[in-house]
Amino acid sequence: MANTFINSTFIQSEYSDVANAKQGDNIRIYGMIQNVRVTKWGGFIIIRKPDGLLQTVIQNETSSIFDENGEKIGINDLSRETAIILEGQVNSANIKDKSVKYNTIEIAVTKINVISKPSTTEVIDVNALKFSDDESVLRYKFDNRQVSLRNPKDMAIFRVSSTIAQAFAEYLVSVGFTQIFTPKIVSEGAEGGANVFKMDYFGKQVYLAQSPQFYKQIGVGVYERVFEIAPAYRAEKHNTSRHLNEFISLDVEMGFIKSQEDVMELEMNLLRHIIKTVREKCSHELQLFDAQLPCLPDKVPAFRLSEVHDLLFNENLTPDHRGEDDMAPEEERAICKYAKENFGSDFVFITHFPAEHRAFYAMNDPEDPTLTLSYDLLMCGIEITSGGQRIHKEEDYRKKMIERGMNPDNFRFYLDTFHNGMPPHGGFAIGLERITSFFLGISNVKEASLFPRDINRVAP
Ligand code: AMO
Repeated sequence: MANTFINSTFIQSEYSDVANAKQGDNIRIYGMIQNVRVTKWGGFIIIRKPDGLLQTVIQNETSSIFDENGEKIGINDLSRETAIILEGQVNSANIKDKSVKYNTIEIAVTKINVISKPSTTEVIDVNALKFSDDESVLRYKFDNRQVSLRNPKDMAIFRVSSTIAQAFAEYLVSVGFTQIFTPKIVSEGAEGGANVFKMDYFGKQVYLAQSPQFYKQIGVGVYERVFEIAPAYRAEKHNTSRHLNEFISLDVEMGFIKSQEDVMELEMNLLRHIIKTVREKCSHELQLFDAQLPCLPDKVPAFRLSEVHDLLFNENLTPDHRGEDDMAPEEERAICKYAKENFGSDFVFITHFPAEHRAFYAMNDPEDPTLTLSYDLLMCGIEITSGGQRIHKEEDYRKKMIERGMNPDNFRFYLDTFHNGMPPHGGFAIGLERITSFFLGISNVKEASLFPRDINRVAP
């Protein structure tokens, strides 16, 4: 007969927390071997734990090692990527190797039991993987992503993105937001443009969601303040260092705003909390990348798009882009440099983009309806956020859709939301891979995607 109740003591008694280990403690550790270094008297075994690497020391005379069958073996018989249980005593240490997280302790091993070995003796040496923009280096890493993620720097990247996502949720929940989960198979793209993936859905054409835009606005009608952390899909045909075909979008939408500045203010407070949390929780990860977190002063500069074109041209910082309906990449870099030099800010807002260049849901500026109450937030020369105030009246949506040649009937459920009443509202979305890579000074956003999707890659 099957067991009636589960019988696990793993979490309660077997999982020992290295983070709380003190000198002199006897400790038992489960972990994978990251590296083995053999010496005359024994050697060092580096263990991979959830939060980083730990050094352990083998003394041939006092440490016993047993294989899966309980046979005694030597340190020479241990290889990388072997799962072990290790027992020993915590000693103080001063470890110089930056990749080792626990640099003030090491474990003097009394016993190791091998639990499971890899099926090859030639496992990929993840410790040797380089960080480089070189295409062939990236290809090798991404082709072997399932294993290359075990590299200490790659592990660090995703601890940082996890911390960013947690801090994002934590802050928003603390100010009354509800987390929602919205569909990614949708009947219409929310952002317009051609970069939408089509797919067959039982004979009907549907799309992968470019963003949760419609659904987060619907969420405002229900909960007033909502957020989502979820994948978004863009059929970007170009292979650049800042675009992915699937990225994680940190989305926010809030009701009862008075202007888009309320949304911008919320985003600044949110980013302050995120930066503070990453500084507190990820010092090891930041050190591994020699990374400096961005400066976010109390007052972040904000320029209208037309002002930026004028300013950069008049100051001789870029060629003439006046009259253009978006920022040129060289302008994005130049205005960020200008904001840093003049306002001590690594962030800069650009507002009032022309209506015809923004998604249809952006509210037009009542003072100049050719412009929208929408913004981009730039950091380190690249956009990390778009946001703004949205239209909240059904008739304004219908008018704008018809002007743009869109068929309102295709957006019935969305329009029905406004038909049934909505408060003034606005929101924004931050690309998780972009913000993570900027925090760590990584130049290719794909490195901050666990399993990147680009025009050439859908596996692993
Ligand atoms: P937008 O299209 O500007 O706005 O996207 C918001 C943010 O998502 C990130 N991002 C990307 N990251 C990697 N690869 C891509 N292909 C990619 N595309 C976008 C960027 C960008 O700033 N609905 C609006 C947001 C809103 O107004 O609330 C939207 O999706 O960091």
